[in-house]
Amino acid sequence: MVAYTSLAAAAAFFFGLTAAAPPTVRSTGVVHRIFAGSTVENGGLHFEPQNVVAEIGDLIEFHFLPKNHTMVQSSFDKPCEPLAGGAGIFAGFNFATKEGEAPNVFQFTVKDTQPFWYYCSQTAGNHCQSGMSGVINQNFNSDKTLAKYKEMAKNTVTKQPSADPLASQGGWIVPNKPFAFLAFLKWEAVVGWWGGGDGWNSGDYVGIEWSDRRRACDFGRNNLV
Ligand SMILES: [Cu+2]
Repeated sequence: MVAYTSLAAAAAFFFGLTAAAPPTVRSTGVVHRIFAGSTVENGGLHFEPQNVVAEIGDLIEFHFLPKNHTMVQSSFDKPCEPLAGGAGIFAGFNFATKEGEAPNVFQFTVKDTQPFWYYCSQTAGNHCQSGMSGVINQNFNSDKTLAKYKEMAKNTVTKQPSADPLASQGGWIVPNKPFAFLAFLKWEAVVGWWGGGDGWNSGDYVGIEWSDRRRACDFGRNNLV
């Protein structure tokens, strides 16, 4: 019986390991670019778009505009606090810029369709309390809305995900390719949201990635609050 018990324990151990292995997520090739900061919205304390619908395997890519913004995953119930358990995704304060976009971006892959709540943990100017937060895959049948998150955030104290302000987790810091932003500008022209759709002829559409066309389709949903 001792041998059987040992075997069972060994089996449980190995199956446990198997179950704990991260699932393989196949890339869809779709990129959702989210800008931390804004030239017009909420005095710059804004993620744009702040409400994104993404599928498993999509890439989320944060671009950082002036000031020293970051992105920290949280729960809905505790705005401006890192996700409990220490496994949340965060970008660190690696993207300060005085003008234009920071030279690097922060990327991570969407691994499930659970709502992903996040905030900017910059305390100089209380970014999170001022409304600098967002969500990926909000449940639109729930009353857990981004508007409610922002409302609750007003009465919180921002917490950092790490004692080291430069530490990041759960994603990659990679160079910000200028072409990516040019594609974004063209896409804005296509949907006529930013800069207007006029003044662009059909030749401007050539070369836009399929992912950007797909983003255009998602545009309506991505801007819900
Ligand atoms: Cu910020």
